[in-house]
Amino acid sequence: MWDRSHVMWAGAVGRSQRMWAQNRDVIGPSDLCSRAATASYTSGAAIEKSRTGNDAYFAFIRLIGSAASLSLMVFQSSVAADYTVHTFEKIQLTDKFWAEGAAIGDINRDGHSDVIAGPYWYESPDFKKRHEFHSAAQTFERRGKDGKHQIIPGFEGALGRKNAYSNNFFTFVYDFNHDGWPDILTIGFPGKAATWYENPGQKGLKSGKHWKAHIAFDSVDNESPTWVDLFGDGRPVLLCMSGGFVGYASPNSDNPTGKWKFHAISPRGDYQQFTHGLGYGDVNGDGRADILEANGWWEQPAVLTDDPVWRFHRQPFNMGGSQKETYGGSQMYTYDVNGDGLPDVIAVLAAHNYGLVWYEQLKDRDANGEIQFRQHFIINRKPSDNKYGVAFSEMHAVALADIDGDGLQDIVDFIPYLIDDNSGVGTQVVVGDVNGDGLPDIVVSNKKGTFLFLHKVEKVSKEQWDRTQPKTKFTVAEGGAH
Ligand SMILES: [Ca+2]
Ligand SMILES: [Ca+2]
Ligand SMILES: [Ca+2]
Ligand SMILES: [Ca+2]
Repeated sequence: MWDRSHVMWAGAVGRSQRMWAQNRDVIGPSDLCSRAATASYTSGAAIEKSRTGNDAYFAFIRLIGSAASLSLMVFQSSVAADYTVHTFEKIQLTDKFWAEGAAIGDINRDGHSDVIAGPYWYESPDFKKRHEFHSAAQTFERRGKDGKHQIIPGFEGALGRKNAYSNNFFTFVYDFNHDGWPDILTIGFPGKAATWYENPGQKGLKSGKHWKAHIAFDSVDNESPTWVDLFGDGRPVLLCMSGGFVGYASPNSDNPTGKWKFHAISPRGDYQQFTHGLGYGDVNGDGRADILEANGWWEQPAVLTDDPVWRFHRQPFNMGGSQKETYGGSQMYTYDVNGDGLPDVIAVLAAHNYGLVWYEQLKDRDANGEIQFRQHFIINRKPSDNKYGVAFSEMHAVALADIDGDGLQDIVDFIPYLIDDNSGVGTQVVVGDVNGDGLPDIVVSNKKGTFLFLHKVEKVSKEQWDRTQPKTKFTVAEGGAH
């Protein structure tokens, strides 16, 4: 894997303030996600916008040591006299809506990474051949141009009149039964089950039969659950919320097809299926990963026997203010953004609003010995809040990866690079080397289909590089405008 020195984020841009006013009128704190998204997509105007691609950008932000460059579709880095241009070749694997997330893994073990989204895995290296590993029976009806009804495969998304949700919000690859063949974990709509599909191995893959499904866990709450090696012991767990608790579900290695056990790390709280904001990272630098949520962080204790409650440290990683605005964002991370040796926190303030921020961990603790943070905006509400004139909303998926492999430098500027303006993301952005050239590629799946972005690097002349130099559009005070 790469150093995690870049934040990838995604969201909607170009949606009118009027639409937002409508959304905000109907949303309530307990069902923010479903209502907000429904409201924003049931308008003809919103659909039209999504068709023209104006509301489905995704991009990444580069952390760098000196002023660099911004351009559309490409980014550049300059090290001494070496001018390099990075681009992403967009490969649309399908225009049908099957899933809000995708994954990378070598399903047939031929040495080439394949892409998995919804009920299909797409075979590397050309991804033209796709294999259905569980039922792809879902369809919706629409009226064609000739007025006749048409049956369209998949869930109703960009090809339909209204946007629905899929039943597959996240996908992860892992060999759950330890037979050497990578299996596929899918997480459904928030609050629904996590299911893993057993890779049938060489013969079974040839047969084309559906894979055996194992329900791992019945109720995965929170909108950014993740499959992660939380304890650094090579035995990943599903970080999520469930039944009103923050915690994780772990497979039983002696009985891999059995149900997973949920380990609560919090007391029962106001956590439910649509709770936003979840992540992990070692906040206090004791070598143990802590759990991040919208209202603070949970400190992992030294001993986990009998599932103790982890110590909670209150810290609003959210917009603050009214009840409507405290609901949190999407994936959350720790990373030493400013290179001072203290882990900082990167988060989206509100998944259906604005604000990509980093929280600088301060050297001085407060009177109670608690870690203190200072909030810095990377991207805020208005284009003028960012010196490159970029504003995003709906950052419902954020990933952290070293895209250009330069490692992190010790002082930070944030440069947004647009990867694509007509694909967007769902709830998961996945970075990994799909074609084995050492460069991190990107996969996403959403209402517009499933997309692979193959990363290319080209050496260019200084003149070529200069042509796409960034235009600084605004002067922004430290910390960004509010
Ligand atoms: Ca393969
Ligand atoms: Ca397996
Ligand atoms: Ca820790
Ligand atoms: Ca730091």
